[in-house]
Amino acid sequence: MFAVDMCHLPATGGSTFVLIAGLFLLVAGVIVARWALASAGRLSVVVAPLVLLGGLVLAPQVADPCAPATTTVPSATTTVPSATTTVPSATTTVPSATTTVPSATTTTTSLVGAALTPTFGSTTATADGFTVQISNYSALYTWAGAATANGSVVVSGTGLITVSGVAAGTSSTATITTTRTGYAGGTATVTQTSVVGAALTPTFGTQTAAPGGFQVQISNYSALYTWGGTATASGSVAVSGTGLVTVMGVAYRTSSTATITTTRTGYTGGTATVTRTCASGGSCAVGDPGGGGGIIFYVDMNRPVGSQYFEAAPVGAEVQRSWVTGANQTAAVAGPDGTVIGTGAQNTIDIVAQSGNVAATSAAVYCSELVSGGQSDWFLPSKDELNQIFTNLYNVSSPLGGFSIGAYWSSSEFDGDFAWYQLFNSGSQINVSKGATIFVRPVRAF
Ligand SMILES: [Ca+2]
Repeated sequence: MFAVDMCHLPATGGSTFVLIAGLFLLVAGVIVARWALASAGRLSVVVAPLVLLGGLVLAPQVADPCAPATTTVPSATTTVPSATTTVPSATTTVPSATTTVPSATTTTTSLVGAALTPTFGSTTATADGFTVQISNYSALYTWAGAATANGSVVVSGTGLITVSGVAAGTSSTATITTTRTGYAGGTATVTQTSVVGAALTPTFGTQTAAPGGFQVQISNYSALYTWGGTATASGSVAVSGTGLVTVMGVAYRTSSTATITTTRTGYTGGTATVTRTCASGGSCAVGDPGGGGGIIFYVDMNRPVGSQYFEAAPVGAEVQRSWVTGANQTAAVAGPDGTVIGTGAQNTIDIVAQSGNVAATSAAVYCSELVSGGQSDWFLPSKDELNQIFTNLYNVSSPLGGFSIGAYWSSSEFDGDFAWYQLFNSGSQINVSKGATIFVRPVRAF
């Protein structure tokens, strides 16, 4: 009963029982030994061996109270192999699962769909690239693209490809790709040249005369273009980094036409001409703007160089004056009696030389002192010079110069009290009192 209790001890119960049983047997052995010695010669010869034999037999039997447990252990041991058997079984299952994985892999490979290779409609060139419709667009795929020549690609939700960012007149190749889970990737290219850029046609500002030629500023200059030029009449052309055109080597008062060109990769070439003007030292015709901001009213190439062209000052320089100042209005002037073309300048010098005449009250002095259009060589026209103004600028279908219908002074003296003037309402030239205040229009010759 004691042994049974011990056997029911948990965990360490078994080893504890063995220890106690061992001690029990040891004590029993000692007792038996002592008893055998004490009863030597009698029963000990028979009993002692029997007790010892019994102990040897009992010892295992003492351990047997736990025998059921011992029996259970083998049984458990049997179960363990059984469990061990299960484990291999499970192990067998694992390979089985492992076998399934490759099987799945094999299945995936066999299900990869064919690639969708993009196809395209007709390309349409744009200023900075092109557009093209994907013919076989499908929203089931993810579309992307890249383009050469700095082009960027956008694929719309309807499959319209827009390539932009490409320079004018430049070819770009877009590579379009399709991706979709479970499908092979697709790719295709499409190429188009962007629209050739419009020509930059040069425009020009106002010309200015220059030693040996003339200059003119390009109004729409752009450093993005390459500029060049040639000129007629042996002119050479240079275009500065700011667009100033200089034409050199052209004789004074000789017409020259410069042809300026623009070139730029991807753009149509541009060209424009600029012809030297009267104002910039070219030849002049009646009606042309002159170098002093006025209008050419007379041209005579048979006259000496320097007085072949006559220019009337702009209307802004027009005033009203008496012919000479104060007491001089009844005094003859030494000199200004010329009436023909080419005498006005000297007449003016003569009147200015008359003491007492001032600009505020003398037509000739006013003209002499005028600075207009950058010029200071203005004078009061002679009788015949004034008539050329009337004839060529005023009495025409399309009058020029802003002249009035009133009367204009000439620099031609009639006598001590009178000088010549012209009525623009009729063209009549009459001599009138030097004290009359009438229109004055300065002129110059060159
Ligand atoms: Ca005189």
